[in-house]
Amino acid sequence: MKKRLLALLSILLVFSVVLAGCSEEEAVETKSRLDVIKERGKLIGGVNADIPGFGYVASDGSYTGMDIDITRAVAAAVFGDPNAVEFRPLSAEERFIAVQTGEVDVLARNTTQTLSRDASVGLAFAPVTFYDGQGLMVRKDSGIETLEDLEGARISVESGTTTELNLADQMRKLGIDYEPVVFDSQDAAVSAYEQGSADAYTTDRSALVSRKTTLSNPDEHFILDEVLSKEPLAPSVKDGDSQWIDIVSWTVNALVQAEEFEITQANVDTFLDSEVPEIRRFLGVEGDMGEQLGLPADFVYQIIKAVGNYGELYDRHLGPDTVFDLERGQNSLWTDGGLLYSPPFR
Ligand SMILES: N[C@@H](CCC(=O)N[C@@H](CS)C(=O)NCC(=O)O)C(=O)O
Repeated sequence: MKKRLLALLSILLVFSVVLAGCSEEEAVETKSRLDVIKERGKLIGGVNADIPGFGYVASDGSYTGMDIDITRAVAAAVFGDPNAVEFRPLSAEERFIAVQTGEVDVLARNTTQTLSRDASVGLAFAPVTFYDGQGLMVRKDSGIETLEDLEGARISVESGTTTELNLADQMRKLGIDYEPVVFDSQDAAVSAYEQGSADAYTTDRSALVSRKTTLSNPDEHFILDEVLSKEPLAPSVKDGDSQWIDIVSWTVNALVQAEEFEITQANVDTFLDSEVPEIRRFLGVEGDMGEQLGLPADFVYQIIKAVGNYGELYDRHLGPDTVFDLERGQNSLWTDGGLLYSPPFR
């Protein structure tokens, strides 16, 4: 009898050790990205440091641009503090590894959403924050005006980008022979073009507009009218944590929805006693939108208070008062003929 009891006890012991082992592993595996970020006390954002208007680091180390403010908006949603963020400058080649390994929590770095990045690279994309397309810059005195004029031309392009792939596709489609000159950094690609070892430089049109302003004689260059591709630029996170991609996605939606409601950084407080049910829910005055995401009830209020709505972000970094003076075009609200549209906060 005693023996039997002992045997039973030891089986139970083994079983409980196995169970404990399992649940410990599970606990590590199931630690959400939100918990990791909260414990760390700040968000880590992968960004570009070289594209003024989108992601740029000044000589004093401060970061500015659309992608920077989008990252700050995520920090505001989580911590109520847009400065609770550390930026990691990443090259085109480095960016995906940084997301996969968890070195960065979010990537907001002029990155195009594509099927393979979604399915094979292991990213999950938030809604598009900038609808872009690939373009080409040439010297005005080159006589090049269309893609056909690029027959035999040397075109500088950056590796690890959709740019490299689209260029090859489009030129093959049109039967144009060209010589790709491939670099692993934008600075190298641009300076090869500027110094004349390439006849054209190709990348997203937004980046062309931005980099053109940094050339020694911007007026000597122009951007061809032709657009080679669709480049929907969107923030992304590591796939597999649905709460975290929801948080980043609804942060982007909040920026757009705030513009749809005409709620701005300056007037957001006046909306706190709005009687409109959608606005009360949106700002967390009533309902449980924040709680459903694991965020404070007022996360949307914090986002708008910190960075403003999408239109304000756009104006601040790319609008008429900036050197870029970039038309909003497709990046207007759907109500103004653009593609930006927020699903309902309900
Ligand atoms: N949107 C394209 C291109 C993104 C990209 O990385 N572009 C280059 C050229 S503008 C860049 O940002 N280079 C900066 C760097 O590597 O430091 C993509 O996602 O592949």
